[in-house]
Amino acid sequence: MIWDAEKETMSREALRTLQFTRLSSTVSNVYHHVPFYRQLFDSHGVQPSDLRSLEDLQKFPFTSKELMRENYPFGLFARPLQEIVRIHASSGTTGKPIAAGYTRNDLATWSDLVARVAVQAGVTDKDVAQICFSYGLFTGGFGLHYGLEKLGVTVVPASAGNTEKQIMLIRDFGVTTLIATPSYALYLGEVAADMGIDPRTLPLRIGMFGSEPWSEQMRAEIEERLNLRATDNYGLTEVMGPGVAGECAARNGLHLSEDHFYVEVINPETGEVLPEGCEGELVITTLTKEGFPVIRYRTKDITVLTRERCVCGRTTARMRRVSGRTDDMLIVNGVNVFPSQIESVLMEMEEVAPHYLIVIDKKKRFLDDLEVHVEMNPERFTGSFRALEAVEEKITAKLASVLAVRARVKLVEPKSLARTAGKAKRIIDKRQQGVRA
Ligand code: DLL
Repeated sequence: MIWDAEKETMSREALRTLQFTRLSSTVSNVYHHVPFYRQLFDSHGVQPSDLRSLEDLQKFPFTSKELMRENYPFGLFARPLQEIVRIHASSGTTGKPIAAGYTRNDLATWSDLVARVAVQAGVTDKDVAQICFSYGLFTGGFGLHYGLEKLGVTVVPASAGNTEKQIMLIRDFGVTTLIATPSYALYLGEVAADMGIDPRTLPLRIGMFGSEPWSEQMRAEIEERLNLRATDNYGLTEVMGPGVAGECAARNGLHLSEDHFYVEVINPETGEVLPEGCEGELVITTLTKEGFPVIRYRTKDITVLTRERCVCGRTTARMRRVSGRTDDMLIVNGVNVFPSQIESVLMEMEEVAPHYLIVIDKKKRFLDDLEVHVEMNPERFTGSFRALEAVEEKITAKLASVLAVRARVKLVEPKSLARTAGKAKRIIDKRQQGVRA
């Protein structure tokens, strides 16, 4: 089933025409209603009349989280507060968050796009969905809630935390769809097992997971443990929240709602727009938002775009699963390392559990020291010290070949690393004294 067949299967030509009309009006709207954009465009020597084709957007300047922070809280809203009916905020770990304002129409569009993503994932109005995202300033809870309700799903707004109760509800209410971060899904399986419940016997059939990067190996692990079909969905507060993109049954990239978002992929170093098929940073321009439109927002998320037709029949562009963020890239003794590379190696090892933490510190004479803490898989552990060492050596060797930099591996006790209901914290960079999501 396709939620909005007319929009999701448009010919590329019709879609581009629609995008251009909407883009022109968005660009003109922000120029005339948001003083910041007028100044930004003027200082780059561009005006709305310079936009004569979709490609002309490349002449316009980028925006970033930093610019949004400078305009905190409402400096980028294009409508008076009286017309804003909801405010969410991004989960900034440092400094001020980014406030996102929604008009009544924005909320209606948001629900519609979340319903689209849910239908893509295979959810129907016969499903019972438990939302384990927190309800509050974070967009995950409310965003998915209203979209799923719009689709006619029976929604269980469990919110985050209280995992034992979550499991009881899944069983008692016959929950078929789990809405969470992928790391919380794994944790849920672990707690169920502790309660003496085989998580494979829970009624779950579909997982809609997002809000943090995860790997194919992690997907396999979740499917095996929870006996459900795990799908990926993507979104961000600055652009809307969940509902920007999601996987269809083919699970070969996430369909982007291009009638509402114009997407580009750029070289993060030069800002140059890259051709389809090249890996780079995703840049998004909203085409229909009223309260908080954004022009050329640099997401810092790394992906690849394709507009090849999907077997599901949708014609919208697809983005490859986000492999990491440009600001998550670790530079360890001059070598670029992505946490996703480490995750992929760990997930392939049967001797360890899918819970890990990357710790970087400055050791001997200013050299960076990369340490990977990973939990032992209790089912695979014989208890012998020699066996433990052998596993550490095996992972160290594999990481060295994949990363081209040496990482020390430390096996830790099962369930000793912190679990969270929100985004998993997997990196501690002591060089900057910071913890990142
Ligand atoms: O995480 C919105 C969301 C809620 C998406 C629930 C999906 C489900 P923020 O808190 O603003 O918004 O964080 C946005 O999270 O720029 C990505 O770096 C990351 N992210 C979100 N979804 C995915 C995903 C919500 N499926 C930031 N894969 C984004 C990888 C993701 N990273």
